[in-house]
Amino acid sequence: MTTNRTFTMIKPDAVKNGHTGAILEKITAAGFRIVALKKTQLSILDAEAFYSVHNERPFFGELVSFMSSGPIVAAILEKDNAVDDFRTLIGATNPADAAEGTIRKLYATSIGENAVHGSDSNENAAIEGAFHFAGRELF
Ligand code: 3AN
Repeated sequence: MTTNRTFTMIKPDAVKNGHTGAILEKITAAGFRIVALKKTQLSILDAEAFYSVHNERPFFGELVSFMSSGPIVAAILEKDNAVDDFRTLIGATNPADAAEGTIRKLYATSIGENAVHGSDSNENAAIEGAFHFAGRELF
């Protein structure tokens, strides 16, 4: 099944460093429509649940601690080919490897604190969007 939606979070590093507006501008300039948007903060339990797929990875504790350390901005985005096009827009997981002009190249500081999340599949986009938003919050 294909879908034209993806899910993103502007992570605590980028929110704290004042990049929320610039990142949202890049997202909309790239042709994504904002379906849902909120500023919120994950609890440790929320972050453990959201990233449970990574719970065997050595960086899991660090990831959960960082993602619950401050406010984030969560959004559901709509565009043709949303998942793949958004992964291209944000760039490689490690900002040192991210292409010029990508969000992570511009705003991320390290592989752990990498400014933005982008869903890696249509299935995860649906799961992650539903984790953060009720149906009545989608427009
Ligand atoms: P992506 O976010 O590009 O899909 P994943 O799914 O491999 O990357 O990793 C999920 C998140 O885990 C990353 N966004 C990053 O914040 C964190 N992460 C990945 N690899 C590392 C690492 N080696 N050290 C610390 N954090 C990492």
